[in-house]
Amino acid sequence: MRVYFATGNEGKFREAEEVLSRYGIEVEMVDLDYPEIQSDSLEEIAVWGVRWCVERLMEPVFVEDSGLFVDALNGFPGPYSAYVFDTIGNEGILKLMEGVEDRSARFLSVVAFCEPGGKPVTFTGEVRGRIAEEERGEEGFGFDPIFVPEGDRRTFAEMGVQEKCKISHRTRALERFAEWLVARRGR
Ligand code: ITT
Repeated sequence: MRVYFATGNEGKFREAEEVLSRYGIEVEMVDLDYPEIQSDSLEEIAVWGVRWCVERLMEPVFVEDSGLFVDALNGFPGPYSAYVFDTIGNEGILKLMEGVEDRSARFLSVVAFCEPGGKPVTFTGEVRGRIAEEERGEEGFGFDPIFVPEGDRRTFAEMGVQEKCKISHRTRALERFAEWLVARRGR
């Protein structure tokens, strides 16, 4: 079974390959540079994006939209994570968190899949954790150097992709997606 993953982020793609290969699903990266609407809902952004992609590609395709939600910042940057990362980056988030005691945060991931002529279906995943006091680690991408998942002391960037993929928000969403695909194939 083969599906396309529309993304411009190679880090995301590596993680998707890692998870989906366990289910015998082959994934191909396609960088369609699809437009991302502004919305408070990751799900709405992903559904809109996958509709745009499937119309152009005419193949089964999924997109994944994710965000970092910091409790003390009332969920910021959330759906605006990509923009915030590109503008103020990890340093900017650490600055906003200076002197803040409650460092709890979570990553959310929404996978939206669609086939030509079909309706989009979505799958979500979450991982809770905290914002580190400083950037640590070289692996991964994005906010990985400042995010410490629950039950660990290391940031995601201090783990390899395989270890991150045991617990990440993206893995959880992708596993639900893969289980759905596999069950459907069996019917
Ligand atoms: P797409 O082409 O797939 O849209 P993107 O990097 O723009 O790739 P998003 O729109 O989903 O991804 O933006 C999410 C932002 O949050 C982006 O800056 C990512 O670097 C960051 N992010 C998402 N998942 C992450 C993870 O697992 N670890 C660290 N940062 C993450």
